[in-house]
Parts: sequence; structure tokens; C-alpha cells
Amino acid sequence: MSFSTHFTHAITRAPAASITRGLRAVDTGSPDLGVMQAHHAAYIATLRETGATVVELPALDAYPDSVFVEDTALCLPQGAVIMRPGAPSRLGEAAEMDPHLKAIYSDVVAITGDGSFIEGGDILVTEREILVGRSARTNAAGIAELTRLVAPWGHTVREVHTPPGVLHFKTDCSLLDADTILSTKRLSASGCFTGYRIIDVPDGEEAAANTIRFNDLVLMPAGFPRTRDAIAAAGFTVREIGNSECAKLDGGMSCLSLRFTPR
Ligand code: CIR
Repeated sequence: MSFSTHFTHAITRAPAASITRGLRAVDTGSPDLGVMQAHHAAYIATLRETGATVVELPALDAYPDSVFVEDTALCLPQGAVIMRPGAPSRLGEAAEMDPHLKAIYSDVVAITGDGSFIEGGDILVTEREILVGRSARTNAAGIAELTRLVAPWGHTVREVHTPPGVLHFKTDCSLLDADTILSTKRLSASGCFTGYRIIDVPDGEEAAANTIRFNDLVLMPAGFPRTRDAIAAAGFTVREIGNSECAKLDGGMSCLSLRFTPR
């Protein structure tokens, strides 16, 4: 079974009331907590529908962006790596995740360098390699440290670039199966996915690029019919999940969970 698309576990965190103060590149209005909670519940129910165990952590009001748990850790079959988020208001979220991963994994390591920054949203794990996009949140020192930490587990890291103005590398791409990547054209134009089959996100639907393949399903944000049809036409079973509130904070499907199968 592919470790990059099939998972026994996921971890999520409930959105906090402080979500209204969450980070955003452009202010398009305040997220509605009630609507976000409803979307979050649908997301979790869909993960569970595939047979996975979902650990739901309680809201952390001190961290407005803490619903976006993906940025706090990288989970691999062999162990987990605690990240060092590049957003100062999010740095403390990583330590909040640490005990929960230690409860599941015997091997949990951490990015610790004072000048090292890296967020999970910049990391795309495929069956053959780990791609990490440099971004405003992830720097060379963070990538170098991650490379050293995962080498003993047999993983290689390839540094790539996040398009200018895009929050995270995975804002613009997702893995659909071992060889297939859904990507915006602005990202795939860099050539970073040479050797993979690329499904282009149709022009104007760039916000649909962040999906997750989770067991037999592809979860994608609702409201992008041409992307939905392209993914379905390629043979995947699609589930659309409301994402209007997370989108106001530049968040999407991958941000809302850590997905893994511990050995
Ligand atoms: C942030 O700016 O950090 C949050 N508002 C959104 C984080 C989205 N996370 C992700 O793409 N992995």
C-alpha cells in the first residue's frame, strides 16, 4: 500500500473562537466559526468514512491558526518530525502537537535550529521523494535540518520553489496517487514535477489545487466544478467539502489534518 496516499490515522484540531484573528494574506472578511465548525465536521466524517482513526484535539484559543495542524509536523511511517513554523504567532503550535505524536510514535524528532523555519504546508511526500518548497515560511536552514533528520529513515528531500505570492508549496499542488500530481500551471511551469503525471488545475480555479488523497477518496474544496470533473475523469472518487471559511485564511484540505500510518 502506498504510504503517501493510504493512512490508518489522522489528527485534527477543532477551530478556536480566536480563528477570527487568523493570519491571512488578503482580508476578504472574517471567518464564521459556526460555518467553519460545520465544514470541519464534514471533513472529519469523510476521513472516517475511509476507515481511518481520527484523533480530534481540542481547540487552542491562544493560537488562532491552530486548526491548520498540518503545519506543525511531518508524519512518516518511521517517525514524526516536529516543525518550526516560520510565522511567529504559530511557533508555539508545534510544541502543542509534540505529546500527541509521542503517544503514537516511538520516534519523534524536531527541527530545533534558531534560524531554521519550516512548515508542513510546504512539504509534499510522494512515494519516491519528499519535495519541500522554499517559501516565506520555510527557509534553507529548515530544509537542511529536515534532510538530515529523515535520511536515517531512508527518505530523500528535494528542494523546490513556491510560486511568489503563494503561501505554501502545497497551496498549489497535491498528490493524487503515487505518480500523479494535481498542480496549478504557475507551479508546474517550474518543471518541479518532471517525471510525474500532472493534472492541470483549470485556469481560474487555482484555489482548488490543495486537495488530499486519503485512502480511496480525494477530498477537495467545494465550488470548483472544472477541477472536480478533471479529477473524476482521471478515475478518482471525489468528495467536495465546504472550505469558504478556511479559504479566508489561506487554508485548505491538506492544512486541516496530519495523515499517517505509524509502523
Ligand atoms: C497561516 O497563514 O498560517 C494560516 N492562516 C493558513 C495555514 C494553511 N496551512 C497550510 O496550507 N498547510
